[in-house]
Amino acid sequence: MRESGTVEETSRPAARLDIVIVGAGFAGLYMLHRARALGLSVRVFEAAGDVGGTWYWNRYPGARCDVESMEYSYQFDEALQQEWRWSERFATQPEILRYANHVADRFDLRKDIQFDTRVVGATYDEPMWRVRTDKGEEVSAQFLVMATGCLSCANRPEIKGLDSFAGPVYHTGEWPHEEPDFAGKRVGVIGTGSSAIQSIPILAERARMLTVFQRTANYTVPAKNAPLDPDFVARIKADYPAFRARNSLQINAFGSNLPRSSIPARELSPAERRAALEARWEYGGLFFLGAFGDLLLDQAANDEAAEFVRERIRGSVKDPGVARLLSPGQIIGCKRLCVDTGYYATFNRPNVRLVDISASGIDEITPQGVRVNGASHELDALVFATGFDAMTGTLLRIDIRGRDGKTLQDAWRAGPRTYLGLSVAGFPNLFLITGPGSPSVLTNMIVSIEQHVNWIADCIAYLGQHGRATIEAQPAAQEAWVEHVGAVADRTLYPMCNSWYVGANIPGKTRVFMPLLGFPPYVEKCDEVAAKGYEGFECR
Ligand code: N01
Repeated sequence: MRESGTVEETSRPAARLDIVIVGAGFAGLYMLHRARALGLSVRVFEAAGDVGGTWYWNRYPGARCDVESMEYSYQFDEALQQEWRWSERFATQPEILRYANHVADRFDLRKDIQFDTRVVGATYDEPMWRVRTDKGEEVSAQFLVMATGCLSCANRPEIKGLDSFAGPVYHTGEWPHEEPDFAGKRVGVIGTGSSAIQSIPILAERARMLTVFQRTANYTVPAKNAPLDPDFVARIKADYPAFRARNSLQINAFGSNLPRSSIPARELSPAERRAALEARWEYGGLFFLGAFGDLLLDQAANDEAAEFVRERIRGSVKDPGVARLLSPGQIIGCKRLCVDTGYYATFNRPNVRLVDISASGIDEITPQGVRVNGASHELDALVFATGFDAMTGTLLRIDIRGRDGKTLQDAWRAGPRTYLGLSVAGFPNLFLITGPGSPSVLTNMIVSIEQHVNWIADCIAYLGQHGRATIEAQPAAQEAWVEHVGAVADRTLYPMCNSWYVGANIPGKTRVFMPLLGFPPYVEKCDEVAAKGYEGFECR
C-alpha cells in the first residue's frame, strides 16, 4: 500500500505516450494492466492519493458492496481469484480497498500511476490527445481512456445558508480518512439513498442524537450478511470460470446463485407470489427484484412487491406515523434498490428522529442547524448523503474537446450520446469505460469493467495490426444506438421515477435514461461489432 502523501518514484515515460488513462479505480487498474501487456507506453492520472476509485472515496461508516463478494472481483487472472479471501457475503469498503491495493501491488501497477493529480482538460489535436492536469502538466497520447467511474462526482446541493453552518460538514462520497468522532454530538443526515441507508444505523449508535432529513422514502431490503461459508467458497473456487460464466449470462451480470424468475406474476397464484417474495426477502439482497419475471415490467406485479416491503416496514417500525413516512410510494426498483442491515429498526431508537422534507424542502441551513417548515433542528455536524451527478458529471467537468474543438458539453447538451457506451462521434481515439449507453450501473460493475477493458485493448491491438491510427464512432451508428438504449428502457418501468438513472437528482440535467438494460445481449453486440471489423466505426 502506498504511504499517504508521498509520490511514488516512477519510471515515468516521456510526455508523448501511447495511452493516457484517467482514474485508478478498478477500471483504470485493469486498463493499465492490459495496456502494458500490449507493450504500450502508458500513464494513469488519479486525483486521489491512492488506488481504489469509488472505494477510496466512499469510506463512510457502514459502506459495503451490494453485490456478493465472491462475484465482486476481477476474473482475468485465475491465480488472483484463487488466492484472494473474502471474509463476508457482502464485503466492507475497507476489505474491497485492501483488494484494490493487493491488485496494484501484485501486478506492480503503481509505477505508472501519478496520484494526487486531476485531469482538467483534454483536446484532440490530430492525431494525438493533449491532456492537461491540475498540476499544470501536459502530456500527449494517441489514445485517451476515461476510467473515471459512474458515481464519482459528488452532488452537493445548493441550500441557502450552507456556508454559515458552524460545525463540520461531510459528504458520504468524500468521507475523511480520519473517522469523525460523533460521540455526544447531534448529527444531521440529508438524504435517504443507499449511502444514507448503510450509514444511518451506525451513525445512530455513535451520535447522541441523529436527525434524518428525508425528501423521498426509499425501498431497502435486508442484506442478510454473514461470514462466508468455507464450503460455499470452496465449491465456487473448484471451478471459478464456470461460476463467472453463469453470472455473465444473467441480465445484470451477477446472481446466478438465485437467478431472476422467468415467470410473470400473473401466472402465479396469490399464495405462490407471496411465497416468492418471502423467500427472496429471507435470502437477502438485490435478489428480491427477481421474484417475478415481470417485476420491473408490469405495474401490478411491481405494486405487489412494493406493498410487501411496506408491510415489512410497518412490522419493523413501532411508531405508525414514522412507519408511514418511511413507506415509499414509487415503483420499487426504479430508483436503485437499497440493501441494509437494521435500517428501519433504527427508527425505533429514542435518539433518532425523522424529518419529512418532501413537501417543504429545507428552508435554510443556519449556524446552529437546519430549518424545515419554520422549525429549527439544532445540530453539531451535518452529513450530506445526497449522491452523485451520475454517469456524466465527472466527464463533463473535464474540458474535453474533440474534432474541430467541439466540446463534450456541447455534444451531450441533449443528454449523453455514445456508440455502445464506449465511444463518442467526433472524439477519435477516446474510450469511455462503463459510459452512458452501456449496462454499467445496472450490472456488477467489475464484470462490465473487464468486458469494456478487454474490448478496448483488443480494438487498439486490431488498429495496430491493420496499420490504422484512429477509430471514431460514425454519427449514424451512434444515433441508432442512443435510440436503442431509450427503446429498451421504455419497455420497462425504469424511466418512470425520479432516479439518478435519468439524471432527475441534478437540477437542470436533461432527463434521459442513461444505462442500457441487459448485459448478455450487449456483450453479443460488442463482440459482433468487433468481429465485423468494428462496424459502425471509422478506422483510418
Ligand atoms: O445517492 P442517491 P447515494 N435535498 O442519489 C437526497 C451506489 N451505492 O450516495 O430521492 C434533500 O441514491 C435524495 O432524495 P431524492 C448505488 O448505485 C451503492 O445514496 O432525490 N435531499 C436521496 O434520498 C446508489 O444508488 C452502495 O428525493 C436530497 C439522497 O439524497 C448510488 O451509489 C452504497 C437533495 C441521494 O441518494 C448513489 O447512492 C452506496 C436535496 N437537495 C451507494 N438532493 C452499495 O453498494 C438529493 N437528496 C450498497
